[in-house]
Amino acid sequence: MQVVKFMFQPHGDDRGQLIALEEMIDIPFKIKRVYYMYDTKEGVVRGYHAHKSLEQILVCIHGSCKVRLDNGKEKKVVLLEKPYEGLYIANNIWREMYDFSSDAVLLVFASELYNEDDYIRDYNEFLNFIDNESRAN
Ligand code: T46
Repeated sequence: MQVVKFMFQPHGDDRGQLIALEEMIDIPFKIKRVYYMYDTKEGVVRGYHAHKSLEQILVCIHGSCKVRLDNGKEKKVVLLEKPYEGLYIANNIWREMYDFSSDAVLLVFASELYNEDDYIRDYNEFLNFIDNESRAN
């Protein structure tokens, strides 16, 4: 499984850094939703699901966290700790976010509005889903 990370261009000057993200340019889809998580308690693992069609870019704009990606065959762990780094997560990838530092702010750009029907929250259901998808293609 290939981990896709985007390095965003900081516009730095004497005052500090600024990053601007535009849809279809820096973010490879039209941004329909932005959300972020913060104040995540120690030891918490979030996620435990995949999406049928949603694509996302995760940016840990403050602090750090890890993301476990699983395509049903292979697992990869990605450390997010740079505000100029974005992790792309395609559809059909199981994700778990953990090891949040107490100051972590995880910002997410999503290609779709919130839709609970797009979630697969059961791991065996996820494996069946991707199996069926690969047979259909
Ligand atoms: C994902 C990972 C990276 C909403 O009402 N609207 C929203 O847009 C979102 C994302 C969540 N919610 C509600 C639904 C739940 O009651 O906020 C609550 C927490 O959501 P959830 O348990 O799904 O959060 P995570 O951290 O497990 O997963 C989230 C996203 O839901 C998911 O799409 O890929 O972050």
